[in-house]
Amino acid sequence: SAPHIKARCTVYLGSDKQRFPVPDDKVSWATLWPEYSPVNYTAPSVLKKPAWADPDIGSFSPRFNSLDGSVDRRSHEGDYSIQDGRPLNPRGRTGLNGRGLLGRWGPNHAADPIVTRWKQDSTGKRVSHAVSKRPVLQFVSIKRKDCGEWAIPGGMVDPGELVSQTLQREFSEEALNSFQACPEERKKIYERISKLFSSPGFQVYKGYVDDPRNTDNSWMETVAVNFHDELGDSVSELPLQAGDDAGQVSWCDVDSSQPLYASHSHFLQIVAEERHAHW
Ligand code: RP5
Ligand code: MG
Ligand code: MG
Repeated sequence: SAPHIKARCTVYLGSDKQRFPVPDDKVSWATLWPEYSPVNYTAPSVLKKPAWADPDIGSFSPRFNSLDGSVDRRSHEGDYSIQDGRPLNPRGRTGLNGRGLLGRWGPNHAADPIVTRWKQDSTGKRVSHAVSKRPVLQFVSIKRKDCGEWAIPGGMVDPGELVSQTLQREFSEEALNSFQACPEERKKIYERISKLFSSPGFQVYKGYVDDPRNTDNSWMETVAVNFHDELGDSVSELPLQAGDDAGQVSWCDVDSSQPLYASHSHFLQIVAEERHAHW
């Protein structure tokens, strides 16, 4: 796999901490590098001990590489190593240790719902791309409040939660604003989307995410699943409304030139190829 890039971005998200610069040829832990001196940072929001975060190492020794009560500390990438009581990022150095903005030591599990439809013109005809001649897919995208980047409306898997539940819940919260809806509205949203989300979907990706929040000891992993509205008559009709950590929500064309958060562009490329769509 290619060396992570966003996990080495200079300024750490939401802080003024600068990562120790890690060149491509020094990313791997297998490369000896005695001069390596990463910056230590765990965000104040994590040190405050919210329910979603682990305590600091020392006072606490979790069962790494196992299902630890209801917290899944196993990695989709296989067993990870532990050094001085801390898990090591399976993709190598990031220039920063501690947990940064992430709550868990080791893998932080997320799920990414990729909801797609075919782009149509005003008469309902499918739109093909002028250059590739392939039909254009659209996906529901949100603009993240934390960094301003466009992204898939994904989120963290709660302890004990099934990935299938996280996919539907995060989509409802971030793209349909189910949080703010009154009970009747929420029920309507639930009924309209549970059909789409009860289909198996196409599993696009499962594993490490090159997320800007990753550190040497904490990192994002995800299961990305594509739910496709082939006829444009199910979820396409839903009124999108940004909620929770989303500032905006919109149907966006699936296209290689659209910059997206973390490794999300890579996931959309897989969807486009699978559906023989423009990329
Ligand atoms: C990314 O962070 C995942 O791919 C997922 O989209 C997201 C989950 O984190 P939050 O949206 O909950 O911050 O690595
Ligand atoms: Mg969320
Ligand atoms: Mg989210």
